[in-house]
Amino acid sequence: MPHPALESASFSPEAQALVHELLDNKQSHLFDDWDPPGECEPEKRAFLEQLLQVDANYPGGLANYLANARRLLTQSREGKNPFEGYRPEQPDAVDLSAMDESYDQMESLGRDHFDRVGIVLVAGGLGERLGHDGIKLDLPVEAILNTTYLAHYAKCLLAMEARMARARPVPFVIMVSEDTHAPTLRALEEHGYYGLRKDQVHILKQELVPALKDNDARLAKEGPYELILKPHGHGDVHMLLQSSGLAARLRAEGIEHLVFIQDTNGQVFNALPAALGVSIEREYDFNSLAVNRVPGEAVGGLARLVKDDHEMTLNIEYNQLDPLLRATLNPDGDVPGPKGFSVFPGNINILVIRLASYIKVLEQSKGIIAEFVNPKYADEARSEFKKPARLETMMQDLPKLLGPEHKVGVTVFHRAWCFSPNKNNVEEAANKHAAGSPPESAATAESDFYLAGRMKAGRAGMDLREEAPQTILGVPFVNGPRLILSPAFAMTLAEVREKISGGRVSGPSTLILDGPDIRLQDVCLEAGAALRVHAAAGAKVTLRGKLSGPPGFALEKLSPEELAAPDTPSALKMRGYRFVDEGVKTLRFESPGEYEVELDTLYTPLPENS
Ligand code: UGB
Repeated sequence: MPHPALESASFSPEAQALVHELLDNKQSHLFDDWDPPGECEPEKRAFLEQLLQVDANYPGGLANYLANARRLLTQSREGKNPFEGYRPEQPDAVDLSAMDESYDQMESLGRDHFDRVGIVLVAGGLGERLGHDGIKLDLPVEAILNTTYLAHYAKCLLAMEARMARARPVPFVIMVSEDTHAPTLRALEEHGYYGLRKDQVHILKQELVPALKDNDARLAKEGPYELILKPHGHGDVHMLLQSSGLAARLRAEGIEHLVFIQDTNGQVFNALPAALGVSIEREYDFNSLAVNRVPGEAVGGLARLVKDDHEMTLNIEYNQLDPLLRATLNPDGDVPGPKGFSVFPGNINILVIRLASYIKVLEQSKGIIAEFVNPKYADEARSEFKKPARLETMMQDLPKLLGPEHKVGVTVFHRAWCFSPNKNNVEEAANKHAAGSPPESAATAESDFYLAGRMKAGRAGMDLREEAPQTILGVPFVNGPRLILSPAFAMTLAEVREKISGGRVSGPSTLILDGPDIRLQDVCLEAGAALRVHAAAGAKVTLRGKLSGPPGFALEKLSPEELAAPDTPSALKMRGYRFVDEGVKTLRFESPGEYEVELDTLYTPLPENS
């Protein structure tokens, strides 16, 4: 007797064929609780539509997903250590954290390569840990100009283009998910693609995968007519670059490297030119950017894993690092090494991948990169799950598919220079800070954004006198000097050195420079003064002298009432403060020409007793 799911004539032939296939794959439970034929037909058809959709979204269809799931679930049930027999060693690494002459060389090499690079932004995740219900790309990286992450990234791409010998738009691939697709498109449309060309932006959408309810890879349902679907992880970006044909198209257009970035890391473009330079100089097929890792923090460790005559350089995700270290190098596990950090560099998920090698790997793997499954078992025998699991992939796992002919390396940067994401809400950030881990919150991301500005100007000989760190809602924040050097102003340290000579900025003063041809000669800002200079292309502006007031942007902490109020914007709540403009001095130069500005003459002292 046919299964009830096959009895209705109103199901399409494709749906009937898929039901057959699922029955052959031990999925009859999907249909066993159906109402009798003739009843709930619309719900049944919608359910079959959902199955057809997930079948179409996965390379090789649902049958392939189930086969992969059964294999991985068996390994997981048997408790197989994926790194069994491997010993972790230091990876091949270039350490640029000192930012010395070798940094400058790599940066210059990378800058000359801007016309052969595409940027891939993975932005499918929702800010659940952040307690924010919009997309993270719409959050401001700093609260003075309120530049959002997406706007900032677009400015960086435009600045890269402006530095090419023969300008061409930098391809910008954004991976979104069902959760982030519409709001990301809306942000782009509402802001005219932030000055980018619409055809340089490529949106790829990741789909959800079906959840699995047991070790036999039986698909999980909610009621009789709805599959439970879950995210498949940021590794989907590889599958989508393959299935869309985009990776191959970009290669054909002359792109040689893709740089993969995350959604809320305002520092990434500081390090990008030098990282590119390292990839070129070392001929790395795969280059992971890294920082000194605090033991126990939620970033993976990068290691070369060696077993007999096989080795691979990989990110060991934070939950797997401790057991691996206990089983090999150190019975105490993930603890500080002699320099106070984890002995393995921390993966910050900024990847520079050589497109020629990447395309070959994608062709062989269909872009399904090292899936894994991580069920939470309800019993010691590992026979039942606490809740449905699913297959996942992580973008940094690509080296699992590389062979001995590929070169995999790591480039270590100064942490605040390359990595300060906004991932945690203020309570979680305060807890992390108290536990000695990086808080990775809106306030620390903003604080480090200004710090990167100070690092740039400091390397050009500017004297920067920092405020002492203060703690706001348990999270540390350095309130200045706040330097916002736009990507148009400088994309490399060499450029900053060319444009800034000497000078001094102290305390909570603010300096904002936006324009390709602004030069500062011994400029001093003090007493909280704020100077904002905007110069359009062709406007050559030279600034000299001192501005010592009036106070510019004052930091104001939110009151407990404001923190609790539902209408306080979440971008402020996640900081615990706002900036109030009390008198920024703004200079705008919109027309081409040469301009000289003596700052001393701009300052009109306030009348006494005011
Ligand atoms: N993302 C997607 O685009 N799709 C998804 O399905 C999931 C995420 P998380 P995670 O840098 O601190 C990673 O959630 O996964 C995007 C590394 O694995 O913020 O906890 C999402 O939008 C880890 O080794 O990070 O941990 C975001 O842009 C370490 O490097 C990005 O993927 C850690 O990041 C990361 O997602 C870190």
